[in-house]
Amino acid sequence: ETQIASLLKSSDIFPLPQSLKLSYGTAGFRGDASLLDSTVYRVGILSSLRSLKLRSQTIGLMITASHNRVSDNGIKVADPSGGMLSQEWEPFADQIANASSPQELVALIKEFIEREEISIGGGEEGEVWLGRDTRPSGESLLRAAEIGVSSVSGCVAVDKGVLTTPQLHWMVRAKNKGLNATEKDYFESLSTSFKCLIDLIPSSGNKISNKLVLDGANGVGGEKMEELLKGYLSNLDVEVRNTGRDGGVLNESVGADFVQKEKVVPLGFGVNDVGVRCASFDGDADRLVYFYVSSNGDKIELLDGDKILSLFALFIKEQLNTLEGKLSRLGVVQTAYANGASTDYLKGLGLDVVFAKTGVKHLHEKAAEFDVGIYFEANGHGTILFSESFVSLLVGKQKGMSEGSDEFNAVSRLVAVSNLINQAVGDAISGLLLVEVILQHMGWSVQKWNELYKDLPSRQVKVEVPDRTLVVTTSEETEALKPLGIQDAINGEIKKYKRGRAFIRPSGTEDVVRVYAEASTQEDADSLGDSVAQLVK
Ligand code: 16G
Ligand code: ZN
Repeated sequence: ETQIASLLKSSDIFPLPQSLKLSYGTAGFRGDASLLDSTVYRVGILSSLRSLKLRSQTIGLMITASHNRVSDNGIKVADPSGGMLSQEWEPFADQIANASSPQELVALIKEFIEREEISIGGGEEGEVWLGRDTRPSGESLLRAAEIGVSSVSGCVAVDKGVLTTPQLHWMVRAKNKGLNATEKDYFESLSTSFKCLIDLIPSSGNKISNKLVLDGANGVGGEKMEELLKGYLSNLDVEVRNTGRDGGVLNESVGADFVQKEKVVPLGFGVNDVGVRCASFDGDADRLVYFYVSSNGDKIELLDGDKILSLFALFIKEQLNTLEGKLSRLGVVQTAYANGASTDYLKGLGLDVVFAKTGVKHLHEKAAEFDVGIYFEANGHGTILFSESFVSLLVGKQKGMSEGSDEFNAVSRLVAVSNLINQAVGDAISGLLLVEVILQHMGWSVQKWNELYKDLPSRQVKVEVPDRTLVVTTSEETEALKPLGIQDAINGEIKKYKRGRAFIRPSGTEDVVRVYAEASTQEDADSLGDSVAQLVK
């Protein structure tokens, strides 16, 4: 009862703005920052309940709106594994976020606590770690989240300050595994395994230029990258631009989302960078793409998530092939957005390629079914998952191998990759380090890497519709089941083009239906995209 009274009191401070309809969606609640106080407060409560439910394990709460505009913000929850909040709790998140009065909110919480058999107030404890990106609204929203967390009795909020989204996920994962879990531990883990991989590069290989220029999207990623370079990896030659210190605006004509969608140079890059290896982070540094500026200085050659995935897959496969006997199942996970040429390439390597619905949580789940599962969205979000049993098998086997042998080195590389890559969630910083070391290992320039395969021309269109939920797709989003008959019409269009492929899906983050089209020429891809968009309208 005292618990209820305290909830009623605190929820009174954060009334729900009128006419706001919130949905947890693909990656948490997002919207105009000025409207989100009540939402983050309520998600704070949810996180405490989640911690109590999961026997006091630590939950993460990240305040960010990723690649969206600076005036937006958002909030998402990290489960104890460091992964996304269990989808089973999303409906509850939607319900409480939309509760129109403190009384309704409290009633929903009471009912949920009973259904989930969560006990409160009998000495149970809960802990929630909070992080935020560099958005100016972050600090006050974090305060609202803290109040939500601590309004559940026995629960404490720990403010971890400004972090990249993947850093917070990493820290939560480490904490619940009983490992050291500070930001310093994160930097040390990444830099130690990176150096280990560098030391394992065969000396006979081709040497490539170390130089990399990074577009930090004027967000938290550039700042953290500089910290890593300064404190831990001083001999890595990375120049960070768009750090946010030089007056640039977060995500505005900069960053991975911009570069990948618009396929043009971000602000701060141009004719002086022609041919140089460049990379872009998004606003909270969970997405990474590479590019280089082509000869006229305004166009880029983009190396997207699919190309990063291909590079990782090639390297991992090479190491696994060096081991005697087949010890593991290696698989890759893509979405319908993966360029068809990348899928052909990966299949050509003999890899098991599976498809998942858009959104990291869906890819992550499928990748976890393999001993080594690599997933990437074309937009640059992805990582590599190693099963614990496979890593212990490797470590065990290595004891019987002669030090310095090819097999020994391959095992050492795999173990180092499992420590370098953020296994909680896609991480632009750890992904960048892995790309850099693989390129050095292969002796490849960014141009050479780009030649793995040539992307098919593609086009994306978004269509505003009164109700996007009328579009229902198969689980892999490659075909539309509803509206009835639309898929036949789309197929009719696809047939007209060489290497034609197209699909439609309702966005999980915006009120639109998205169209993707691909064909052997840009003209054809554009025309296919437009005619499919007409069918949606
Ligand atoms: C979110 C997802 C991203 C996905 C995008 C699709 C996470 C962390 N982020 O940003 O993976 O590609 O939504 O947006 O899951 P859409 O549904 O509007 O096309
Ligand atoms: Zn992001």
